[in-house]
Amino acid sequence: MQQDVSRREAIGGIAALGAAGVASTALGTTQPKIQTRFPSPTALGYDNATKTYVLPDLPYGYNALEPIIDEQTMQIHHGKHHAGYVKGVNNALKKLEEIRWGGDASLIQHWQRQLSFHMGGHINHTLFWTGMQPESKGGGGQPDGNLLHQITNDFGSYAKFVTHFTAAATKVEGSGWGWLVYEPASDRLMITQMQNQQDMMFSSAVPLLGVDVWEHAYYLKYQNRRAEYVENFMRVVNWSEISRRFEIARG
Ligand code: MN3
Repeated sequence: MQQDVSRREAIGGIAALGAAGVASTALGTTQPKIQTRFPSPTALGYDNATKTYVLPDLPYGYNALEPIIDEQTMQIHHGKHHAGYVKGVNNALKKLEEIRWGGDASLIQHWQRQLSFHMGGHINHTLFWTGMQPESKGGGGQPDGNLLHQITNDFGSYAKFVTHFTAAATKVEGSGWGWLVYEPASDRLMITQMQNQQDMMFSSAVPLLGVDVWEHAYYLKYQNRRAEYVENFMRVVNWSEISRRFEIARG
């Protein structure tokens, strides 16, 4: 499964480069800047022909993150919860299209809320799965290079970042996420608490690393011990992927 996803990502990357090349020629500019969007349309399972999303495969098996995250939790979380958000996105988009073609405009707010919630869920989970890596494949440890430098600059040290990030995630009120985000306007990293799939985030924030603290993400194994789950989550962070996102985000 991992190979298949990598191959599809690679194809998406080539297509993106091709598009960038054409644009730069038309504008008469020099060497195009190489960028890969994240999550890419391919990673999100976006089909431009039907303008709908399909649930992307995980980049590893359901049991790959054991013992940090158990197989049953992964199965339900990906196969039921994430699948539900994908379905919700497609449904909201369909309803909004129907409204544009003469449907009941008084339902706009309802379906925009649904779109916000489900699209948030879809993007968050896509970033979540790919932001983790089994310990045996290099998950955990610490970031290095530019990302470590920026973390040290913005939070004081990597240890201080971990303290802040894990506390923020653990103390999310109700269901939500802890995020490390890049804020481009002031060129710095920040930590946010997201409620549900979208609330308490701010417009310019580029999500880099997120931990899902909805009970469905940990309750089977950790019950009410959210802090222990978040602490263990740090052992499967895919720092090379988070660094890649950081480099793309800051351009
Ligand atoms: Mn979830």
